[in-house]
Amino acid sequence: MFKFLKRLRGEKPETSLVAEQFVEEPAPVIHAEPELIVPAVTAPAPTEPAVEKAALAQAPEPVREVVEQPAKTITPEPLALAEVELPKRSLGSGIRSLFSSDVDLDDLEDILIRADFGVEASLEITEDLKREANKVGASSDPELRLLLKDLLTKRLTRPDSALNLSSGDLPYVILVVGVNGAGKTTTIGKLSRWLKDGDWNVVLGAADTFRAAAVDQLATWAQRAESEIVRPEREGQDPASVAYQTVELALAKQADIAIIDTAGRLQNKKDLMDELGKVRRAVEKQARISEVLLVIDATTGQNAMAQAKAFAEVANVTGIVMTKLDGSAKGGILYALQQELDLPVKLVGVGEGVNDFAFFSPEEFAKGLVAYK
Ligand SMILES: Nc1nc2c(ncn2[C@@H]2O[C@H](COP(=O)(O)OP(=O)(O)OP(=O)(O)O)[C@@H](O)[C@H]2O)c(=O)[nH]1
Ligand SMILES: [Mg+2]
Repeated sequence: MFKFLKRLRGEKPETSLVAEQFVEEPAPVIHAEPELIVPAVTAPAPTEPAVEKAALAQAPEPVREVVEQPAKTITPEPLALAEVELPKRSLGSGIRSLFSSDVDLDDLEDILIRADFGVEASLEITEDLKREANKVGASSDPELRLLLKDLLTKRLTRPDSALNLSSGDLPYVILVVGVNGAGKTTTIGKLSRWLKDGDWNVVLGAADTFRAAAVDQLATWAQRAESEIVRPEREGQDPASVAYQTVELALAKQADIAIIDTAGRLQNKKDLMDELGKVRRAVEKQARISEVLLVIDATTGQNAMAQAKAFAEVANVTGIVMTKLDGSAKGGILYALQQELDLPVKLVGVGEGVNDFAFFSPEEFAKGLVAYK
């Protein structure tokens, strides 16, 4: 299970992990005559090392006796972080099996191609499976399913498939992008409820400002997730300013995470794609972006690849959310996207309900695809 770092609430910081950048520096002891003691040298804020340098530069030359009392310090409240696991979500039976009958090695390549694995990958996987089956003398249906499950798991596993919620650089900001109707708002809703269940403080930003209904939809999810939401002040407000205000509120509330919803856009509309850059820059004025999640509808088929390539290029995508795997017999597109774009799939959606999603687990996904029990 993935481990994440969030703010610690209701316990003493000594027992916690403390974010490195906020660790209080010991106050410098100034050796001087009492009247030469510099006024309270403050333990510096991490972002302002210049303050400390300036204070020390102005300090008189160290001389003579040791002062009895250490210099006074103003201790910044340390940012206490707790290492947490989040409630587990299982893919369950959300993934459609590739096979309606026994696994037949002669049909496998065609089946994989039809499931959108891509021609080259389908051939490679089939050849690998045949070789492995020969080597270990596997030929029965359960044996072949086990081998295929292991083979797919291995090919889908990568080190960066966990959401980036471990840097301790709070609030984590997640920007969610994608074409119209892909499942962005729904994914944000599911994710924020789940984070809330893990006692995370979440702020949502409705930077889809084109439609009042889009804002209302996110507001409904915010209610379910007991999370705060920043709404545009008027329809059509610059999405970048909503994004800015969202991060501002997250900082003010000491939230763990801010998730920003954006309007669906076609990847070939240059002005709309450029707008994502503006949203990014607005966020980065106050915080680092942890994730740019590209939401892709698994039922889109091969067009998903074109979408993903365009978004990855302009929006600095860090991970993929693949939705509607429940409605698709073409789960192979997930495999193809991960391989071709060299981007990790981080979350999957398997239904419209609040619980119908999971962290992407290569093994569970592979099990679903081959209907391995
Ligand atoms: N079956 C299924 N439906 C989903 C899933 N995720 C989202 N949906 C549905 O897909 C439709 C569109 O979802 P939204 O979350 O509104 O999509 P969006 O990307 O925010 O859409 P725009 O804001 O219009 O661009 C809704 O009816 C959702 O309930 C999923 O994993 N499985
Ligand atoms: Mg939406």
